Amino acid sequence: MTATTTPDQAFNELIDNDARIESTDWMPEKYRKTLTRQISQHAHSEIIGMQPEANWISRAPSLKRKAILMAKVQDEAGHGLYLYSAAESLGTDRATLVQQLLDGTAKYSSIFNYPARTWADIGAIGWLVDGAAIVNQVPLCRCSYGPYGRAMVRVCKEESFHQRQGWEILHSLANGTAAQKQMAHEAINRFYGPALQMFGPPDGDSPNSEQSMAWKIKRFSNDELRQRFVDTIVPQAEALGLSFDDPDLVWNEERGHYDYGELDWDEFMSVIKGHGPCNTQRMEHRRQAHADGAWVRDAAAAYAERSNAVETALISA
Ligand code: FAQ
Repeated sequence: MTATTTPDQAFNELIDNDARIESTDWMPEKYRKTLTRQISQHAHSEIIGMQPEANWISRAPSLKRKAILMAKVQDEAGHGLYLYSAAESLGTDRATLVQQLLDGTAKYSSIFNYPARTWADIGAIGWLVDGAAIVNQVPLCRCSYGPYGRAMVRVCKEESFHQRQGWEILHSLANGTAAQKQMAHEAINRFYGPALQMFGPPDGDSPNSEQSMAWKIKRFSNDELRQRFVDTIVPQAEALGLSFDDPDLVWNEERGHYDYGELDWDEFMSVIKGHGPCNTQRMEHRRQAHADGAWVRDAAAAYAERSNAVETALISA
């Protein structure tokens, strides 16, 4: 950067050189807004995403399974908190971001509006939902915005453990009784379409992708990542001895990828507009949990105020 470099040029130079933008750097308002939207929606997804699995903690089939599931759900809470911190570094405070979720003006991932009906669904969530999250988030470790990219490194390591615990649940079921294997088969097929939709709408209907890729927030398009995910899960399903009921899911020699059937994009749009099977339940639960936690936030604020007052008194003494 020379004395005559404008902030705009300096920003573009950092992007072109694959360097990081930090919270103190100048950035275009639209870059800030795009990141605040994506990171806060990602944080909301982690927080709402605790609900389908938390619902099974008390019904986990053994103490060991219960302990593992509790740890996983706690990890998701932790991811939400890192991500709110990363979003706050862009200038909007957490209370405002959380309010946008509670008001219904901010989105969260469509996948969490589907119920976890059986224990096998917990396996399917771990294997497919966390698996899709990994495929989406590994490239985000190289996101041009430093605080988001760095948060993603730890998040991805933990998601990797989550994915394996889901796989292991399904492996046990798939090698159990015929009824258990059937339960696993139904679970992975319930989550197959919604998991593929986690990557967002098809590229032609993705208004944010082009600019986000130019800014190196996103490194691959929605369809590219979806394809990568499909190519990963088919051999994994085979290794489990399970299969997907999609008749169009076949290896395409010419493309070097699996083809797959058209997803139900009307259903996707309906879910992200609030009309999925569990949207109302998820939001009611979150609003209640937020109200129940008010005393904790008040106590933490009072404690921080008192600690600051004591510190100020000590400094001036
Ligand atoms: N659900 O133009 P695009 C997890 C919205 S975390 C709902 O393609 P973009 C861990 C999108 O916001 C899962 N809305 O948007 C876990 C936009 O609306 P807006 C969350 C969706 O941002 C596991 C509009 O559609 N992960 O699973 C969805 O370039 C188990 C147009 O779309 C992340 O958030 C959707 N699936 O690409 C936790 C990863 N897709 O905002 C608990 C970070 C799109 O303009 C248990 N986010 N929309 O009104 C991303 O990578 C991107 O934001 C995409 C969407 C790829 C999700």
